[in-house]
Amino acid sequence: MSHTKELFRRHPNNPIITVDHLPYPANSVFNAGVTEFEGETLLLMRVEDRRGFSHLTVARSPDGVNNWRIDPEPTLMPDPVEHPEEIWGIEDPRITYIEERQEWYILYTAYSEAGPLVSMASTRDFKHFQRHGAVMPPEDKDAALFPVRFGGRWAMIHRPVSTFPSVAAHIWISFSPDLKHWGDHRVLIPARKGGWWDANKVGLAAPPALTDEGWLILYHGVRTTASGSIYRLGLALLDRDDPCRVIYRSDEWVFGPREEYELFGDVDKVVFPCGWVIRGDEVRIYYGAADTSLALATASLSELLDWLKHHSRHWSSES
Ligand code: BMA
Repeated sequence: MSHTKELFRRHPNNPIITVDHLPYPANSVFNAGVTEFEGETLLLMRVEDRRGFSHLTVARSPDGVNNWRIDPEPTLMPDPVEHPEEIWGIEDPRITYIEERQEWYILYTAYSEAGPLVSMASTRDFKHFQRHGAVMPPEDKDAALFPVRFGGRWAMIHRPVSTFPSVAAHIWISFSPDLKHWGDHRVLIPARKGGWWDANKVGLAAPPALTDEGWLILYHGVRTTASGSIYRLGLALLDRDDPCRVIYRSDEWVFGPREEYELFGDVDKVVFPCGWVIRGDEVRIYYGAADTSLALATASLSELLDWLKHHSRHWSSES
């Protein structure tokens, strides 16, 4: 049964940031990492230039809705000299604040000649960035770190793609003693099959968020149709102490393209968040709309968790 009430409410100012807001010419601004920095909402936005290559630019706002101040120049450019894997740009950052290190860690897609891969950078001020290089070989993307360790090990969610065409693209989890060497890889959230909205291809959207019930996961599912792909969002919940255990996974999508700015753009029918801000009961997702602009939608955390519990009938933690 479908829910009658929409759980996410779109902001009336949507799209909140478009290419016209940028202080320099570009093609599009979309898929942004999100964090809170010095009391403001900070977006690390993917900007695609007019060659087709992406870089990252910071936007800050006191209330997360209005008065965005955008860096006058690109904040983080690809560095193909030191990092040849960034030759065709850097995309889709996900930001995790790691309290233990007092630093923000950013996992992003580096577009290499061998395909997209996962790269890592860290920063304390969103002005200076330390690059840690490629952490997963191609093809792999849609990655984020957990902010804490599990049994002494760091954990990362990511989405490798098999070279076997018949194998679906699943969400995986991997562990590391030092944020450099990764192993103990396993499938976390498999793409479903057949007619499901999230059949064949899924990927993490925002970084995992700790709630009283466990780690809340927002992920995208891709439906392939005769007129192209549809990118929609679903929810899952992971055990607080053992993030390999998926407690719930929504049967239905929770948010999908509906408004004109989501339906039509460089890539039609895409909603693509790379981050969220959860403060008290309010959840704000900042999402790329149709690979063209940035939009905002809000929800209630307790309503999302409640909905997830009641819409996970086809999922059991034993499966
Ligand atoms: C995915 C990523 C995203 C993009 C989406 C829709 O594979 O490349 O950056 O928003 O496709 O085009």
